[in-house]
Amino acid sequence: MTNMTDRSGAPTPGPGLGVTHQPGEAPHGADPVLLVSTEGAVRVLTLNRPQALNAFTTPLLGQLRHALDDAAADTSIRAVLITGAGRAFCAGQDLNDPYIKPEFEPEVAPSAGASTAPTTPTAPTAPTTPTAPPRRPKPKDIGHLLDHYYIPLALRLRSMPVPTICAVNGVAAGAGANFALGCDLVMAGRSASFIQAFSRIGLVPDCGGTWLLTRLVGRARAMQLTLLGEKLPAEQAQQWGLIARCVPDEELASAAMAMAQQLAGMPTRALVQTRAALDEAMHLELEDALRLEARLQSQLGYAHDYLEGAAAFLDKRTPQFKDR
Ligand code: T3D
Repeated sequence: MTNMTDRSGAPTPGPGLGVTHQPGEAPHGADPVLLVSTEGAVRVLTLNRPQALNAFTTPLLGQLRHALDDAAADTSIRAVLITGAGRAFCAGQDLNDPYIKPEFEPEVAPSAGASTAPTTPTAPTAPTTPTAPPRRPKPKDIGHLLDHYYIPLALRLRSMPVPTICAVNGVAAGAGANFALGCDLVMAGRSASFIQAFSRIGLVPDCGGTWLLTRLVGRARAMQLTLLGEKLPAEQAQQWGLIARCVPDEELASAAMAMAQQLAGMPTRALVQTRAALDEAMHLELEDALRLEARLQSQLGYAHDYLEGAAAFLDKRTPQFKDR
C-alpha cells in the first residue's frame, strides 16, 4: 500500500496493554503488534505478529478494538481495510496466551518410603520403574476471554459506521477466519485459505462463526467446515459465496485498497444502513423487511447524500458524498 500516513509510532493504548507480552510478542520499543495507517479516507489496520502468523494475543485484540473505536470516532475516515503482515492473515487465538494456555497442577513427588513394589509378596515379578503421576490440568474458564475480548471486538466490527474490507493475505484460522468474515467485504489472495480450526482443539466456533457461516454458506457447508476443520482454499471460498473476491496474491494489496477507496467515495450512511438491513432481514418476515426498508429510505431521503446523489445524476456530474 503506498503513500500511507504512519500513525503507528507507538502501540495505541488499549485494554490489552496492561497484559504481559507473550512469547514472540513485541517488548517495549519493538515492533507494534498492530500497524495503523491512513491512505486518503481509508484507515488501514495490519495485524503485525508475523512470527506467530498474526495469532491474536490479548494485547493485539485490545489494540484492534481500540483502533476500530478510533476509526469510528474519526469523521475523516470513510472505510477501514484490515490485513495481516507476512505470509498469514491470522492463525486465530494465540494458544500461548496465558489467558487460555492450559496449565497443570504442580507435579507431586512420590512420598518418601512409598512403595512401588508389587502388592503380592508371593508373586516374583520383574522390578518395576516408578512412573510419574499424570499431570492434572487446572480448570480454566476460557469463555472469559470471549466475554472480555472477542465479543466486544466482533460487535464493534459489525457496528462500524463505515464499511469494512478484509484483505486476507494468507491462512485465516479459527477466530482469525471469523474476524475476517465479519467484515463487510472479504477479498483474498489465491494462496489464502480459511480453516475453522476449533474442532481440532476441542472447541466450538467463536468470534461469530456460528452466526456468520450459517448465513453465508448455509447449514450443510457450515457443518462441513466446522466439524471437519478442513482448509478451504480462497478460490473455493469465493465459489461458495463465503467471500466476495479472490485475486492473484500479487494483486491483493492494490485491489483491496482500490475497493476500499471506492467505498470511501460512496454514500457511507447508505452503505452502513444496507449492512444493518441485510443482517436484520435474515430473521424478519417479508412485510417487516418491507417496512424496515421504507423506514430507512425515509431517513436517508432527508440526508445530504441522497439529495446530492440524485441531483448529480440529473446534472450528469460526479456526486460529492459527505454524510457519515
Ligand atoms: O478462549 C478461547 O480459547 C477461545 C478462543 C478461541 C479462538 C480460536 O481461534 S481457537 C483456534 C486457534 N487456532 C488454531 O488452532 C490454529 C493453530 N495453527 C495452525 O493450525 C497452523 O499454524 C496453521 C494451519 C494456521 C498454519 O500452518 P503452517 O504449517 O502454515 O504454519 P505453522 O508452522 O503451524 O505455524 C508457524 C508458527 O506460528 C509456529 O511457530 P514456530 O514453530 O515457528 O515457533 C506456530 O506455532 C505458530 N502458530 C500458528 N498458529 C498459532 C501459533 N502460535 C500460537 N497460537 C496459534 N494459534
